[in-house]
This record gives sequence, C-alpha cells and structure tokens, in this order.
Amino acid sequence: MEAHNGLSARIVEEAGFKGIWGSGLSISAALGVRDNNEASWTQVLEVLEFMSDATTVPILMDGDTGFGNFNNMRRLVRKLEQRGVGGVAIEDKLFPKTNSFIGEGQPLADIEEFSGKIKAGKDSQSDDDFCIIARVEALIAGWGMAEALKRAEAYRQAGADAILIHSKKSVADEILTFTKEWAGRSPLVIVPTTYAGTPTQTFRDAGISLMIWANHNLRSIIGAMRETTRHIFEAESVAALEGNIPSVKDVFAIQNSQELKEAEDRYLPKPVDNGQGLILAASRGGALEHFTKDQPKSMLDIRGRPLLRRLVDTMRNGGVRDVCVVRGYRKDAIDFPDIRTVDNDRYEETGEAFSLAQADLPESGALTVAYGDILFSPSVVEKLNASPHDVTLVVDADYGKNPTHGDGRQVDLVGVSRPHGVDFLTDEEDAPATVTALGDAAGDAENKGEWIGLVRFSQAGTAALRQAIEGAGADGSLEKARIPDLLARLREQGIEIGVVYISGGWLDVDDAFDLAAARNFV
Ligand code: SPV
Ligand code: MG
Repeated sequence: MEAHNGLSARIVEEAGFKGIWGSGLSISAALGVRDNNEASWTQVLEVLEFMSDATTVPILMDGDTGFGNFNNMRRLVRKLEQRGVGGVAIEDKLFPKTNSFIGEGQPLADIEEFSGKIKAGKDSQSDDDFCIIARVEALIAGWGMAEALKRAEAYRQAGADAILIHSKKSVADEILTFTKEWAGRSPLVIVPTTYAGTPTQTFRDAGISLMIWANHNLRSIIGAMRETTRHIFEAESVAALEGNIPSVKDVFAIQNSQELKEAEDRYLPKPVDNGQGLILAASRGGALEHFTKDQPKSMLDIRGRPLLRRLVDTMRNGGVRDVCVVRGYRKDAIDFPDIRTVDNDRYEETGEAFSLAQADLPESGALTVAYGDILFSPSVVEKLNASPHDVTLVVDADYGKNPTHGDGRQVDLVGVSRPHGVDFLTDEEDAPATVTALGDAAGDAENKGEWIGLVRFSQAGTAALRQAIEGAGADGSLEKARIPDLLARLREQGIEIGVVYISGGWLDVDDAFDLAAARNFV
C-alpha cells in the first residue's frame, strides 16, 4: 500500500499491510512537485527515512530510473540500507523519468545498460534481504509482449529479485498473458491502477506475488483536505467539522505519545515528593498596621516578590510541592495559581490552631506547617525532610543573636535534649535532638532554642496532630490555641518531638524593623 510520509506509512502499517510502497508519484505530489525527478533523490530519501522510522514493516522505494547510471544506483542502494528501507524498484526508462500514465511511446533504457544497473545494485547491498525489483515498461511504451518478456528475462539474469510488469490498460489481459508466459521464473509484481476492476483473487490464482496499490492514500487526502479546507473557508468555522474528522487525541495516538510518557517515567528524574505544605497566613499582622491596609502581612513585598510567594517557592524547592495556604484577613489578596487555599473567616477572634484546623490534613504522606510570615532557606526544608521523628521542629540555637528580634516579640522557646553543634559531623542519627520542654518550662532548660514557626509531621505525626486538634476542639480550647499548645498535646500523647537545629539564617516579619531586615535578608 502506498504511503508518502511518516504519517501515511504508519496508517498503512496500522491497517495491517505487510509492506509499504514509497510511491514516486505520491511523494513528489506530497512535496508539491511533479513526478519527473524534480525532487532530488536525497530529498526523497529524507522522506523515506521518516517513513522507515515511523514503521516496522518493509518499505519498497519507487526508485524511478535509479537517479542516474549504475554508479548512482550503487550509492542509492547503500543509502537505502542505511535508512532501513527494504528494497527498491527501478524502471527501464530514461532520467528524468515521466510517470507511466503520461503520454505515449516513452523511450526505454538500453537493456544492457539497465541490466548493469541492476547488477551494480545487487553487488552493493550488504543485507541479503534487500530487494531490487526490475520494472518493465515495455507494455506501457507500446513495445509489445515479446519485448517485455525479453527485457524481464535479461533483468532476471542480471540478478533482479522480482519483475514488476506494468500495464496501463483498463483490463488485465496483457498482465495475465505475461504472467502465463513468464511461468514463475521469478516473483512478479503488478500495479493494478488502471485495471482495478479485476478481482485480486484472479491475480492470486495466476501466481502474482505482490500487488501495489500505488497512489490511493495520496488521492484520498487530496479529497479530504479539499473538502475540509473549502468548508472552513466558506463557513469561517470549524464547529461543524468536529466529530467528522479524526480527533486531536487520535493524532497523539498515531504519534505514539504514550510511548514518550512511559519513557519519561523511565529516564527522567522523579520529582521529589516531600508531602504537602500548609502555610498559616490568616492574620493581618498587628504591628504592621500601616502596611497592611489592603493585604495581610504575608503578602508584603520583599524586594519585588511577596513574602508568601517566597515562602511557597522555598517549600516547593524543598520538594513540598502541594502547598495549601490558610487565608483570613484580606483573603482576596492571596491568589497564586499554584497553591490551594482554605479560609479561616473567623481570623479575628481565633488563633493559629483554629486556622490549622480549617485545612484538610493529608491522609498519606508528610505535612510541613509554616507560619506565613517567615523566611528561611530551602536547605532547612531538606534537613527537616531527613528527620527520623514523626514530629520535628526547626529550632534556632542562636536566637539571641537574631537581628530581627524586636523588643517584646514573642519567642517560642524550646528545651532540647542536647546543645547545638557538638561537632559538625554530628548527625541526627548519632545524637538525635529532641524536645524536653515547651512554653514557660523551656526558659529553664539547659539547652534551648527558638522554634522558628516551621514544623514537619510524618504521616503518623499528622494522624496524631489530627487527634490533638480533635482533643482541643472537644475541650473548647481550639479557638484560641497556638501551635505550641497542640505540640504540648502531642507530647502528652507520648510522641517524641525531634529538633532540627539551625543557627540563624531565617527571619520572621512582625514589625517594620523586621520588614526592613527582611528586605536586606534576601
Ligand atoms: C508510483 O506510484 O509512483 C508508480 C506507480 O511509479 S505508477 O504511478 O503506476 O507508475
Ligand atoms: Mg513512480
């Protein structure tokens, strides 16, 4: 079956044909030129390479007259083999060729010269399965049956793997006569374009090996494209076409997009999934009244990007991609396309724990919770993700030196089982740091630091958090509770809370001084 590009070749294979005819007429027409060797042989070769890449069944190239003499033929055969084309048919006419159905009495090639071309081609192939088919044009040119048989025999003796006997009569009589006279000396190939009325079984019975439907895909697309184009031109709309032409999905399927998807899974690095993130950004930010008329403090600009935008990006860079923000004050000001939001519309009379409780905590995977007014580096998220604990706080050991500490600022102190920085090789596994005290009791602890407002819960930790929220809800303390209150409940549940120490390198924005510092921080 004829094909003239990668798409049509794939459609031919899809239908079940065992071979593809790389028609000269169709390929030239699809390229917008005539079937007179106007496209160079390497241009045709390029088309065949796409056809070959797109399919797995053999392609027989319409090699016209071989694009020159025996020498050009040798090179053609080698190049076709390199591109995975299975064979070539050459016709005994003169370069530049003319399609067999144009005019009468076309001149034919010298028998010996053409036989030499076949020999040269056969001597050049390195794959034993490569086929060279000699196409006899004597009947087309009106030179008679005897001449056709004489030529076919000469070409067979020169090494042709099969003879293509061509006819432009509207009935198959001369083809059947030739076949009878030929008597099976080598396989025969026919192109029943003009004598299409003869049933295929007749040729089967006669012993024809191969039939070529030479140009019917090309002619079909001319019709289909004309109809579609004319319709759109006249209707100035494609609405009526949808449903009547193949869908874009169909196009993707023919292109085998699925295979690329599977390959991406095999070869592309998998995005790290460190679970969900939850950012508490419901409050206005009392000490920043002047800056927060129209937006919550989480949306304050820090050198061209809102604080919250920076925070979300930091989380995402740390593999926490699915981020949910709890909004409250001026909630419409928070509308990034890549976050989910939930709202705490009672933000004025409720606290952080209540905001947290508005979110759907994930059933599976980890959950990282951050206050909406802090900034820190992605390496902090990475450290958190490595924690073996079900609940882990990020604690600043150097909190006294934090330049953003304004007076009267709330510091959430945490007592810790060991000091920070025993030595730089100390890792979590050797000397896990855990929480020994929270709230007021932490002030008296031997080792302590400031919780920066960032906490990670494992899947089990998240389940415990849910329980703590339920507990606070049940005893009426949820509305006013802070996150440390929930952490205290987790400790009461017997959960050991881990600590990831940092030493500065973060900030929160509580007042105008903090805001100025934040603008220097990034
Ligand atoms: C072609 O398809 O280009 C052919 C077959 O050569 S025919 O047009 O029948 O000559
Ligand atoms: Mg042709």
